[in-house]
Amino acid sequence: MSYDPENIFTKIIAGDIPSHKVYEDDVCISIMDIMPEAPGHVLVVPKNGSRNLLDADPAALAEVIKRVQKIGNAVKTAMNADGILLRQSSEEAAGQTVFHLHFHLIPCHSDVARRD
Ligand code: DGP
Repeated sequence: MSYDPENIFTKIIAGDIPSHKVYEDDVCISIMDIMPEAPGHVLVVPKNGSRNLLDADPAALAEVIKRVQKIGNAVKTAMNADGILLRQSSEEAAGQTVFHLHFHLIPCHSDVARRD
C-alpha cells in the first residue's frame, strides 16, 4: 500500500480545509478530532506525509513522537484528565480511515468507563 497525498489531512495541513488547530510547528499539527471519543480528543498529524506507522521514516517518527508526548501532557493538563489513551491505526483492518499517519490522544478520567 502506498501513500496518496490526496487525503483530507494533507488538505488540512495546507489550510485548504478548516480545522480546530491546537498546536503547530514545522513537524506536525494537532487538531481536534471531528468525531471525538471523549472531550479533548485530539489528533497529532505529521506534516511529512506517510500512509501510517508502517511506512513512516524512523528518524521523522522520532521527532513526531516527541510532539505526541508534549501534546499529550498539555491535553492531560487542559482536560484535567487522569490519563491519556494513545491510539494509532495502521491499515483498514486495524480501523484506519484516513490514510495519512496520525496519532489519537484521548483524555481519560478514572471515574468514566471507557467503551473500548
Ligand atoms: P482513524 O480511524 O484512526 O484513521 O482516524 C481518523 C480520524 O480522523 C477519525 O477519528 C475522524 C477524524 N477525521 C476525519 N476527517 C476529519 C476532518 O476533516 N477533520 C478532523 N478534524 N478530523 C477528521
